[in-house]
Formats: sequence, structure tokens, C-alpha cells
Amino acid sequence: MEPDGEPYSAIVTGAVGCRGGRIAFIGESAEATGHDAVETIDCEGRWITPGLIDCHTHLVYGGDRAAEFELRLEGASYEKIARAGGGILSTVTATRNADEEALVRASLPRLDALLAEGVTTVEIKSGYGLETSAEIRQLRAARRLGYERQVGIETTFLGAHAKPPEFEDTGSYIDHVIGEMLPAVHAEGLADAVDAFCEGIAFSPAEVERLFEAAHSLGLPVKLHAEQLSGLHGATLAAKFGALSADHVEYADASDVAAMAKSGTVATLLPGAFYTLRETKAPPVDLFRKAGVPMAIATDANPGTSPLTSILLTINMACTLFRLTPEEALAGVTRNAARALGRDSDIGTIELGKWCDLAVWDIERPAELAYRIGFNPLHSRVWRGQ
Ligand code: DI6
Ligand code: FE
Repeated sequence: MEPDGEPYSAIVTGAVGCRGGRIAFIGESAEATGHDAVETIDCEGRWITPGLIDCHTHLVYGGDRAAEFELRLEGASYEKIARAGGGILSTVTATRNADEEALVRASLPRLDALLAEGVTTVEIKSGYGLETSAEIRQLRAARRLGYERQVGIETTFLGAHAKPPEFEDTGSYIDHVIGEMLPAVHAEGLADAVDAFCEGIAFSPAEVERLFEAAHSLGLPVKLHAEQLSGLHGATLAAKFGALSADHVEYADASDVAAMAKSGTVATLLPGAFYTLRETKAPPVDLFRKAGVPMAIATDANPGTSPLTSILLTINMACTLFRLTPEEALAGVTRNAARALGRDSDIGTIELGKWCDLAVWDIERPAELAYRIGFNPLHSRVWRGQ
């Protein structure tokens, strides 16, 4: 509930006006009559929300990991498979062997699944190339998706996702990421932000800190996979660098939450990974609430830990598994997801001057977006006024 208004900040009998792809009117339909529109569309009482934003995905990759899924069902753990060279590294091999065209073709059906549920902006990370040319190819393929479809694409450089086999240790690989890969990706203008996987099986907080210093010196914002499988206080480190978001954060503690509140870092919750890995430690949602840390939710769409391309199921899981309210979950895929991308001046709410990205729903009340499982009530989708 907003402090002074309807739940969900709803306008019960409202209208939205659009000019040049931007929102030119939002308010009571009675007040819209003075505006002379070229075209008027009657939504017949349907709900209109901001276009949904999936602010954390690894959507572009080669191959799949169905065989690993079977292994896990036979008892192998995600960490054990990763240490044995499977997991992320098997996707790295498949991604390195795919050209840009093949990556685009493999990713389009996954993107289309998101768009069919009202998504208008998608963040896509690299991190399955782990060498300069393959990372660049992955990011180019991600950007190309934005020309193939009516959708906003934000790209994030995740070279520090896993140590590739060519490197002896994570320290020497991070040196390479900082010294060569990041500058090359930045020179091509392919990264909107820099991310890393801060975890026992990936990179240490000290290594991430060096990467973040390099990102900042290039003027790039940072975000971090933090406290997913263990508590290393990556979230505190992220906050120290004014990170846009700390993501997963199941193991974040009170000190991490306080640091995030101070820096305005968004907590991006990823219930698809929690579900797939059958984790039991839920993120400290109550602490985030009390501290006023904005919570976003996202699919984490990736071939290993979250083969999920349904934003509506993600909303449901955030409520059922993490106990978000349906209103918090909707804010998590709109307003707060925009903040997690540093794009809140442009998208995420229906406000004057923002892009006219909308989703129109065949529902009686917004809680239906969270309540149903496997049902898609999208009526239509508007991207930049189209
Ligand atoms: N955390 C995750 O959950 C994914 N990446 C990451 O840093 C997993 C990626 C994968 O297993 O392919
Ligand atoms: Fe992820």
C-alpha cells in the first residue's frame, strides 16, 4: 500500500496517453478528454501495469544442461558437478562453439517466452565465454535480440563468472579479466554494468574488489551475485561500491542488509535458482523490509540453476517461497527492477516522460498475477508506445 493512495498506487478509472513513445498523460480518464489523441484504444476495464522487467538473466548461451539435471536427481550436488568441470564450464564449451547467429537463434525462443508474459525490458549477462572474443560475441548476440524483437535489452559483463580451464587459479584469471577483457568489452560499448560471481566455488571478495575498482575507473556501475550458497559478505562489498544490486542474497545477514540500505543497493531475489537447487535458506526478506532495502525479483534464466523463462511463475515463487506480498512482487518486476538496472528514470512505473512500456491484463485484481500457476492472462503488450 502506498502511503497516500490505493494499493498498488492504482488508478481505478484511469487512462494512459503516449506521444513519441513516451508517457504524455497518466490520470483519471475523465481528465484525459481535453487531450486530442490521434488514436484511442479502449482497454475495456482491463488492468494496465508497467511493462515487466526481468533484471537478471543469463539468457544467451549455447547447449543445455538437461543431463546435469538428471545427475542432480541421482544425488550429485551443484557444487560437486561444478568442481568436476561440469556445470557452468559445460555451457562455456557449448557457447564458445556457437557463432553469433547460432547464439541469437538459440536465445530467441527463451526471449519470446518472457515477452509473451508482458516483459518489455530484459537484462542479459555474458559469462559463458570466459575469453575476450567469446564474451564479446555473447554480448553482441544479446544486443542483437533487441533488434529482432520489440524489447529493451541491458547488457552486463560477467567475465568473472567462473575460472576457465586455461587459467591455473582465479587470481591470474581476474588479472586477465581486469587487464584485457573488461577494457575490450568497454571499448566496444557492450557493457551497461559489470557483475561477478562472489562465492566459494567462484571468486573471493578480494578478487571482486579489484574488478570493481577497475569497473569504476571506467565509469561502469557494478552489481554482484552474492551470498547465494554461503555468506561471504559480498553484499557488503557491493554496497561499498554503490552497487545497483546484490543478487540472490539468501545468506545476507543484518550487517549486509544495513550496508545495502545505506548505499541504496537493491536486493534482487531469484526464487527460480532457490527452487531448482532445492535450497532451504530463504533470503532475509523481513530484514530488507525493515531496513527499506528495495527488493527486485528476476528469473535468473540460465541453463544450470534456473532454467526458468516465466516471469509470472517467478512472481508466484517469490510470494510462495519467499513470502513477498503480491504487491511487493509486482514492484519487484517493475519499479525495483528498474532501479536494479539504474534505469528508474526511464522505465519501471507509469509516469510522465518515461517510456510508454505497458502490459494489459485480463484480470480482476492484480494479485492474480501472483496467485495463478501456469496461466498467462496477458491481453497485450506495449513497448515504447507500440
Ligand atoms: N549463479 C547462478 O545461479 C548461475 N550463475 C551464477 O553466478 C548459475 C550458472 C550456471 O550454472 O550455468
Ligand atoms: Fe545469475
